[in-house]
Order: sequence, then structure tokens, then C-alpha cells
Amino acid sequence: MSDFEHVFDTPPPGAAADWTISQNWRAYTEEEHQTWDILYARQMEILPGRACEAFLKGTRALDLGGGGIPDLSLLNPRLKALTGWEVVCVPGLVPDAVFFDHLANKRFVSGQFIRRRDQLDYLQEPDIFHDVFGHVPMLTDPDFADYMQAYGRGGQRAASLGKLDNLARLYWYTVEFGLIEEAGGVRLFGAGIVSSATESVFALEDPSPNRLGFDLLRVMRTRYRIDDFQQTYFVIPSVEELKAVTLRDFGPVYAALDQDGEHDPETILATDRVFTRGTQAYARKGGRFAA
Ligand code: HBI
Ligand code: FE
Repeated sequence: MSDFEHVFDTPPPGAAADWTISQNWRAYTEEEHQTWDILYARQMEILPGRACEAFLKGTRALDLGGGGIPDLSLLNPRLKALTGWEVVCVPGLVPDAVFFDHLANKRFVSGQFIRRRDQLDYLQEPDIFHDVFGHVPMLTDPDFADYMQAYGRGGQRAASLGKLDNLARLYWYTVEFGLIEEAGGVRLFGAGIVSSATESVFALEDPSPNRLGFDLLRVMRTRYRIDDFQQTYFVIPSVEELKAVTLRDFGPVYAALDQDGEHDPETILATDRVFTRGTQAYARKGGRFAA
């Protein structure tokens, strides 16, 4: 984790016991507000027709555009009225247990800082643009909000059963990098995709990655890459369906995982529902935004 600047073992000075800090909205500089506006305008050029309806509806309901970095004291009442969730600021990545406890209590944690101008296209740590623009619109969807709360509740249990890596894959391939089937075709909903200009196009249109139907056990067995575009994206049939398959007891799911091995990120199985059989050309060229 040494390449993360905003990572700590204990709440840093100024943070509360639950790791939250004040957004201190007045302290953002004009340049930082402009960074938000640039990123927002760029995504809103790309996302209509690509992002799912729930995400686009969420951005409208929360009025995220044009006024610089959102002031959470204004955003939270709108979000709370829709699903009971709120956004709280943290200094950076927080320990898993802290993260789960916030989710279980309908609090989504956001980095307080925004990326620098030389990091507009890529940074590995979650900043406020990724967290608020990427994640929070979907939290206006009641089914998605329930799914996130269930993830928080399930986190501690997964950790105690030694299944946290498996549960984290579910989060990765849905909350961060999920695709969804809609009437008009496959659309984006994962926050890691919709907050990235390049991945918003790659995930949906590039011939390189596989696009496979979501299957809970299959996803939990599949390793992922944290530092590059995904080699496989999974397509959920609907948020309701995702919620339905994940709101049950994961005890039997975890037991089933022990019966079989893991899959590499690019593997396609005979049992997969294949939307796209990827060429993997991008990954073979070495990835990390290879031309
Ligand atoms: N902390 N701030 C922050 N944001 C995250 O997305 C996050 C985190 N800590 C742990 C974590 N995510 C994941 O590793 C868990 O889903 C397992
Ligand atoms: Fe994220």
C-alpha cells in the first residue's frame, strides 16, 4: 500500500474515532473547485447513453454539476430524503472494519481531497470526485442503497470467516466496475468506470475486455486487477436482481467457494453467459492505457 498517500493505520490527528473529518468546504481553493467542474463536464459529455438510467437520474437528483466541489451539508439532505444515506468525509482509505461499519449505518465515506491537475485521468486512491460523483448517484436508488448496506453488514462476517477477499471481489465487479443490462443495451453503473473518462468508453465499447453475465459464485472466485482497466466486466440483469441474490445468507455461498478454485481475470468458462468475448488486445499490449 506504499503507493497510497492518503492511508493511515489509526485515525490521523483531527479525525474522530470513526475516522471522519469535517469536509471543511470553505477551505477548497478555486483551482480545486475548477478541477471538479472540469471532471464533471467531461463525464457528462460521455455518460448519457452509456451510464444506466439510475446513475443519470441520481446525478440530476443531487444536482452535482457546475458549482464546484459539492458542499456535503447541502447534498446530504437531498440524499437522506431519497434513501436515508449520507456522505461523510475521511482522510483517505480507512481500515476495512471502519468502512463496513459506516456502510452498515448508511454512511458512505468519501475522500475529502480532490486530485491534482496532473492526475485528472488517473489516480489509484479514492478522491472526492470518484467517491461523490462516482458512487453517490447510485445511492439514490433504493435497491442499490440496500445492497450497499447489506455489503457493510456482511463485511465483518466475511472477515471473521476468512472470506473477505471473495466479498471484496463482489464489490469490485459490481459497485466499482459493474455493467448492467437495460432495454437499450448494456450500460455502465460501477463507480470506478463512471468516474473515469477513458474507462467509461473502454468498459462499454472496446473489443478487448470480456463482458460476461453476473453470477455470484463466479464473481467471488474471480481475481481482479487494481491498477489497470479490467480484463472482464460482469453484467448484472438489474439492481433489483443484484439485491435479491446478495440479500441471502452467504454461509452456503462461502461453503461452496471452498469446493473449487479461483479464476484468472481473463478466463471465460463454458458456463458463462457471454456478451462479448474479448480479444484481450489491450492487456496483451501491456495495458496501463497502451495505445
Ligand atoms: N476506505 N475510504 C475508503 N474507501 C473505500 O472504498 C474503501 C476503504 N477501505 C476499505 C475498502 N474500501 C475495501 O477494501 C473494502 O471493500 C474491503
Ligand atoms: Fe470506489
